[in-house]
Amino acid sequence: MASRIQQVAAHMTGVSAEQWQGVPLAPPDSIFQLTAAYKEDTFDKKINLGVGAYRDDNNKPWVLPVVKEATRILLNDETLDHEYLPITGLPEFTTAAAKLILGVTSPALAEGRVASVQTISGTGANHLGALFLSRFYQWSGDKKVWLSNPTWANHHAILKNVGIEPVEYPYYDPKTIGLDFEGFVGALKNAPERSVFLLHACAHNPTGVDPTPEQWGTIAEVMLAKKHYAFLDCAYQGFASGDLDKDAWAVRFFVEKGVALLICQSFAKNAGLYGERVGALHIVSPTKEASARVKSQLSVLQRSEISNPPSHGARIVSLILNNPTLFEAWKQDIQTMAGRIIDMRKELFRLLTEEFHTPGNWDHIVNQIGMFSFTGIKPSQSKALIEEAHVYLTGNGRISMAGLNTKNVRYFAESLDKVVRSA
Ligand code: PLA
Repeated sequence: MASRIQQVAAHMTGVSAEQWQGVPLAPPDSIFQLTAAYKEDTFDKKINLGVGAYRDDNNKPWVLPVVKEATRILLNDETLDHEYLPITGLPEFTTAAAKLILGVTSPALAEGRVASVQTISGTGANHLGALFLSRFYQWSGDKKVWLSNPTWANHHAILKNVGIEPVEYPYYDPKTIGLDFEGFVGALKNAPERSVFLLHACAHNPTGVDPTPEQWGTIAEVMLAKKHYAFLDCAYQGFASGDLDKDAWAVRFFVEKGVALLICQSFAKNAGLYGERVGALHIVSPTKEASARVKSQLSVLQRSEISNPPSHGARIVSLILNNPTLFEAWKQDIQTMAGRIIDMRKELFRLLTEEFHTPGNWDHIVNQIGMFSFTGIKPSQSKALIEEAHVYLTGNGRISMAGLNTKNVRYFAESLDKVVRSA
């Protein structure tokens, strides 16, 4: 009765019948809320170490010189139009992107066993890969994908969105601030046959801890023995070592060993094209014929989701990958970025150990690789850094090394020293 009266009242006041009472208020995104809070902060020494976006030594976003050059070429190209791209993307882009990750001489490519589709950056590649597995993988039981503990938080959400349950395997050992290799291999051995494991191809986010080549060897062996599937996320090719080929080593090694796999590729970080959303999904199949079937289904899935991927960023990357002069220039730009990050690691390490004599062992600052460093500090200490020092970082103690520069690294080291001593 009461609800009838409410309905009538709502009708009379012109309020829509649907009140969305069942929609809970969601918390803001844990990473992007830091950027928003940082922007609002008026403190002059504030530092943003939240999102993994490269900044130059003046704390400015860096448009890669090679991207400027490619954009200039595009703007002067009278033949370009604004038509739809094919559903699976710009072919010159996907072909070159596959070579970049798999290697120019990859037998899988030569044998036509790779289905490549242009995606909405790395996130879109993860989504399309997960959606494809959700529909077509021959699951032995429930749909589950194993994620490293910890991992990029969005992996959990992306899998749940397509009806896959994320489960965790041990990866990081807080005691050593390094890899829990035994725990990791134990999980690979104990998981049911044909399990799907999501692995970070290089520069693990958030820990900056990667397996050594020898450890990758063991991981591949166990995966082959147990017929596991590798879901490889490669969002930082070039950022780990500064060398595109070196950072693709684990992917190429897995393909060579015959581990069944897919690769999610992003050009957000290594080309500085965050907003253009350029990425690709590559699924390696055992035969050319299977690959054609896989690609046909990826095309059907893509059609209903985004119809056609965006053209601008893919054209920029395609130019860079297919033009030898631009490609060499890009490699230089990547070295500039990776090199500056490595320098910041060294300087932070020096300040903590030689100047501030901060309690604890800080070797991991220089041993971890890529965009991020997992400092090993407690959530309460991360909170204190934000609230007292205006240094923004994720609650798990991850810092984006790219947010440090020669002007703010000392203030950061000093602030870190303070929170470490106070708790
Ligand atoms: N995979 C991993 C492991 C990532 O860290 C990120 C981005 C992506 C995929 C997706 O990137 P893309 O869609 O832009 O290509 N991680 C960032 C940003 C840099 C984010 O959270 O989206 C991070 O700060 O963790």
